[in-house]
Amino acid sequence: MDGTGIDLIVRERMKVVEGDITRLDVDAIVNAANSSLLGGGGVDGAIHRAAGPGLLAECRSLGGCPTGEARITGGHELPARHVIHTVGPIYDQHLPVEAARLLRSCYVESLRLAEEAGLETIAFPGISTGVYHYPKTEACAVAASAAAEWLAAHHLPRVVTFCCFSVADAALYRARLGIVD
Ligand code: AR6
Repeated sequence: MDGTGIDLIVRERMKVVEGDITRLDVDAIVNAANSSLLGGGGVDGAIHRAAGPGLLAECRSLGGCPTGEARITGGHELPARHVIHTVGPIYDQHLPVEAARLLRSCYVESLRLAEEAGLETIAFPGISTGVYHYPKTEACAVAASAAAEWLAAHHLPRVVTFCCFSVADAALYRARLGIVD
């Protein structure tokens, strides 16, 4: 344990990368979707564009997903084998404590689906931190603590990657996780 409050063995199972999540060769990438699961802008749009029309067809069969829950599909034309779709809270529609509970649930439910599917590697974008306006520092703290708690108690997924879309976002995660490079 160090100043981050995260066990060192757990921290070795967490990675921070900068770039486009659709390019990652992992068992699952997580999509910051909306409750229709039928696509949208931001990372959702990028994932559907890169995965091709088969992903939308599979999503249509799921019948949507409530906020804080997650659903799993194939990766279709993506390098990732699966997509885990989760619906983050729209920050302004909740009290901060409820938004944090729902955001945490997105991470935990995604990790649970990955474990159930026997997946070893998973990558998350900053769920709710775009169009849904969750403050980035607070969202990073929720993401890091949810993942650390999960990893401390479970063997799978073996590695959790936080895929950051900007240098500033990656710096936030590295600081939170105590990663120096
Ligand atoms: N790779 C990694 N991260 C990305 C990428 C990418 N290709 N593109 C954007 N981000 P957002 P939300 C980051 O708005 O706030 C959609 O329309 C971005 O910088 O995609 O959960 C859905 O259909 C930000 O940090 O998702 C929903 O309607 C983070 O991904 C709604 O937006 C999330 O930004 C969901 O809003």
